[in-house]
Amino acid sequence: MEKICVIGMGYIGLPTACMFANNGFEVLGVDIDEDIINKLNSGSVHIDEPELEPVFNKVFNDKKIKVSLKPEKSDIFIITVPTPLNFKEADLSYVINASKSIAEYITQNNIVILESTSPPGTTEDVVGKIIFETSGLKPGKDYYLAFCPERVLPGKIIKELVDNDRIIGGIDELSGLKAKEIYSSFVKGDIYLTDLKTTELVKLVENTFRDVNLAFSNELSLICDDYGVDIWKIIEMANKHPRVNILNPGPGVGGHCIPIDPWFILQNIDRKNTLIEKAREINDNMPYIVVEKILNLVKDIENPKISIFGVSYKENVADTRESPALSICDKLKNKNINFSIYDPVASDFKYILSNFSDSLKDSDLLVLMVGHEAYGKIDIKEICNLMRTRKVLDTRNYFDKDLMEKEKFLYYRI
Ligand code: SAJ
Repeated sequence: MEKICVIGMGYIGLPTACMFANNGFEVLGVDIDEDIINKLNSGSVHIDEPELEPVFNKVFNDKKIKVSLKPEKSDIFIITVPTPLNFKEADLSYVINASKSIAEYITQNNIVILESTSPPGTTEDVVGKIIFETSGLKPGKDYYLAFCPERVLPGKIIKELVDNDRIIGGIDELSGLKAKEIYSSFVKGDIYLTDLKTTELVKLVENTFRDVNLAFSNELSLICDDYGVDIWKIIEMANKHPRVNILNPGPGVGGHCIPIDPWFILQNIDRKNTLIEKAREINDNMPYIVVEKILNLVKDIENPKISIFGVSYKENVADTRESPALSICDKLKNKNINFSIYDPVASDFKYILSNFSDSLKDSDLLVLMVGHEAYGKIDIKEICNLMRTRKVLDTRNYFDKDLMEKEKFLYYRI
């Protein structure tokens, strides 16, 4: 049985390791975080992702996966570590450290795969270079080197790891074929082979395409304010066109990918005034717009209290990384505006999370920031009884406008 060593037990690494362990490989999951290793060794997962824990428990109990702080000699090494943003540039320190941690174990004919979203050139010029400097082994000649990005949607990772098509770039054709063979053990989608740099750029392009489209929708919401028309009606009608698909405006663009990946495209080229950078500026400005709207809606109220519903970066996920709600809460705090948060899904947020009633009690404005299904059927009458002033700012078109206005709410939307 071939052995795979997966470096980085995060949102992508752990589910990916489980899929390989469940499909014929002996897997070693490696992470530098002792708490993660201890939690996994106790049989539970540290990631809030549906379907993950049962898959992990199965392969862990069947001893098809083990976890450790250190890599071991293996046939295949897969790097799935974070590539956070360091002010408009990729912080590749995790990729560098992961490459250094496996370099001493690489032997002839091993397969090394980078999955972490990275600027074009990283696989060869960072991972390949470190392995060569340590072992003298050349990629393509002595071992196989490939880049295989994922495109799974948080909240549906297990399903999408299997169903989605994948793009794989090899440093040479055989490296690509070797990587394709491995992923074919569980990927049911089509696997397309191309070169390294193309694949590295494709991953960034996918998310940048979405960021630019989100910026169009967010800017359109401001233009509709200028015209005094309803953005949601505009989008509904425009999307009736067979080839128009305008996304929904929101309070900003969060997550650990969409707001970050566009910068990876721009960092290694000398091109100014790009649409890509302008789109980032528009999306990053949305939290300021929301705060302006909030302040305007409570400007005539003494010591107003704001109820914020939802602080994850999007609906039905616990992840609060790069969430627009974080910058909105920071801005309200800086202006000494009292706010209370209700989010039954989010985990590890900077501010205290209250419950439904405490958040709404005596409040003057309900700001719907994220439309979690976990709210369940919200009783509008209960909201009426709890709030001091019946005002709602709905940044996701979540509530029923007519129902709100029937209950005498002053209802505003993005
Ligand atoms: N958002 C809106 N309006 C919309 C859709 C999204 O405001 O109509 C906001 C969300 O609230 C969120 C942000 O955009 O704050 C990003 O959410 P998302 O669902 O667009 O993207 P992610 O980050 O959850 O997942 C994306 C996906 N990429 C694409 O859809 C092109 C996923 O396939 C990737 O695998 C993932 O990034 C990643 O890890 O790269």
